[in-house]
Amino acid sequence: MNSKQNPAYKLLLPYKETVQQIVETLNTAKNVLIGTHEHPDGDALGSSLAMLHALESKGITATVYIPDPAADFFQFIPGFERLTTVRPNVDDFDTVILLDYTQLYRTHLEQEVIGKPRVISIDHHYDNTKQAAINLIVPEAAATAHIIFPLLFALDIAVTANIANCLLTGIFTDTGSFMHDSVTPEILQISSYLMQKGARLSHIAHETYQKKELSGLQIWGRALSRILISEKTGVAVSIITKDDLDECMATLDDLSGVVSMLNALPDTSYAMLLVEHEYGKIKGSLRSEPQKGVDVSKIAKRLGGGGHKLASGFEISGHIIQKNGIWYVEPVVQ
Ligand SMILES: [Mn+2]
Repeated sequence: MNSKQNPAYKLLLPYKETVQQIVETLNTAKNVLIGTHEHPDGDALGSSLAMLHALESKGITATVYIPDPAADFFQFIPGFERLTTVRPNVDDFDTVILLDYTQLYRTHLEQEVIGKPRVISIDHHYDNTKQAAINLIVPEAAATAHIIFPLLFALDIAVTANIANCLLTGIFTDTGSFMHDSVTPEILQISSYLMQKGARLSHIAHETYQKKELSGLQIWGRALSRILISEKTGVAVSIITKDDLDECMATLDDLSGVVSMLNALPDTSYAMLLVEHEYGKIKGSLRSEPQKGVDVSKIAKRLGGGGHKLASGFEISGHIIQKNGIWYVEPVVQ
């Protein structure tokens, strides 16, 4: 397949010059550091590991640094064992590629990469702060993996089965199993191409969504049993405390998907899940739907977070407590 037959060929046309800069940079790279965001999701991991396999196929040494450990259920992604949480010395690398991260602090490499040449950002979050030397920010893309796909053609890198499985994992998870608004005929064409190259869609679906541990089902039970719908704002909320997580022996990762389920409630305006995942640290996830007309990224931004119009998140300090049957978020007393 030449680059013009590539189903994602048009995606990068408006970014031709940036793509050219990336190609030139990577053609002279020898030792590359790949970074992504904390609590890495399927797109962060799939894009990073696809990039690792791609660079290695060109004889370039590559390392993938993730700020904190990836969820165990991602172990099926080819190259998972290559992920490292050991802080790298950025000066040891001639080039840095940062993927899917939105805001630089989420890579935990902010101080080291700002102002440095040969730092490449690739992201589909429209509010990416573009602080790298080269920024390929494509908000029209459904996933960062969706941007990497045509980029591989520009780099003249063949899509192997490993790369195909990594990229399809990114696309599959970031499109909510091909159910979000971002799924276009082109996304399905790319996915079909990736399957022809050896990506196992049913395996990816099973490993990411269908497999649930007992701890996962129990923590889902708690979250679903506590749904509250505000009459005033129409928001559907649920909360999980640190004690809930400990008692169910569950982690934050076990809760992925819950907020989308809250969002399934008809006649609500958006959904919010609050989880005190460490004492004093609350992670909020927000979801909405196009017909609901709420831009949840604005709410997330007000709380110091960010994301997409229909899927955003934030992190605040506080404790989730219950008093007389009512839930409160209490500030952390210093
Ligand atoms: Mn993504």
